[in-house]
Amino acid sequence: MKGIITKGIGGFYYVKAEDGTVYECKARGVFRKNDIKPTIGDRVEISGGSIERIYERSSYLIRPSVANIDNLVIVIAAANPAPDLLLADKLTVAADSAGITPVICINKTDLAAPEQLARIYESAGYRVIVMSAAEQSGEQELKEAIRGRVSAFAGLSGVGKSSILNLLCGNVAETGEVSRINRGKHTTRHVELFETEDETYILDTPGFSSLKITEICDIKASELAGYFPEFANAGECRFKGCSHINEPDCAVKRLVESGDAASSRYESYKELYKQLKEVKDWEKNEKF
Ligand SMILES: Nc1nc2c(ncn2[C@@H]2O[C@H](COP(=O)(O)OP(=O)(O)OP(=O)(O)O)[C@@H](O)[C@H]2O)c(=O)[nH]1
Ligand SMILES: [Mg+2]
Ligand SMILES: [Zn+2]
Repeated sequence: MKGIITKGIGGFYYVKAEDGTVYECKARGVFRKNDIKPTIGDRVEISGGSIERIYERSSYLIRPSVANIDNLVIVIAAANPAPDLLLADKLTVAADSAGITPVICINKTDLAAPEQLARIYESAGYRVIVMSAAEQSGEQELKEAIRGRVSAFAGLSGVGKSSILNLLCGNVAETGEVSRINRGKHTTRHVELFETEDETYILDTPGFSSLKITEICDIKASELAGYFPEFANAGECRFKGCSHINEPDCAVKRLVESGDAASSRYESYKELYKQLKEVKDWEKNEKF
């Protein structure tokens, strides 16, 4: 029977099968030998309480470790906690480079106006959803964006990922006060795939903030600009292979100066470029 892994706890995998039942399964030893670890989101073949086969993955994200995700819903709070745009931009790059479509979800619009944030990501070419889980507004559009697909929620602790999940799936996840987050506590501690309606799956994740881009995606610094879709409108830089950092006569810098690309996005680009450069140099040194 075919199914999808929704949860993994203590060596057991929970597989929601075609017949609608959730089966507790063990993985066959053969996967361990081949260095394949069954992962949430994997489409599998099960038989007699054991996972017999893992189907080829359409996408794979390292952190959170999840397979076959179609959308990464990047949740940003309009306020409380304050938006962390570097994190959001890091996640758009990680998603895109893993073959996953980023969706920007601005939550807590009851606390602050979302227009400026929305403009940054709309002009970058992403789908933006503006909502308030507390006031139950805007979630219909989110529902439409994720219908029939597998989506993971990501974003800072306290932005409301679990609250949104509860709104869409009926109360399934624990939520927590933002105040406890300042003490480094996350309300959501494990990863689980929930089905909202037929074939629509949502995965809640614990909030994270301090991830380096190199921990969540494997791209070269020279490839980074390709993951900022708005830079494609910039035209030609004077130098071939321009890094868009210090070179003169750079089309990307002109685009940012003219206001056609958001300066916050360009700031993120520079920081992520630096992080990617650092690791590559370090790796180079290791080899000699
Ligand atoms: N004002 C307001 N508060 C919200 C909204 N959505 C969620 N909250 C509150 O924000 C707090 C944190 O929400 P959670 O859903 O637990 O946040 P989370 O992103 O799942 O956090 P972690 O699990 O720690 O990553 C809770 O007190 C929620 O009630 C909203 O739209 N407006
Ligand atoms: Mg949560
Ligand atoms: Zn340039």
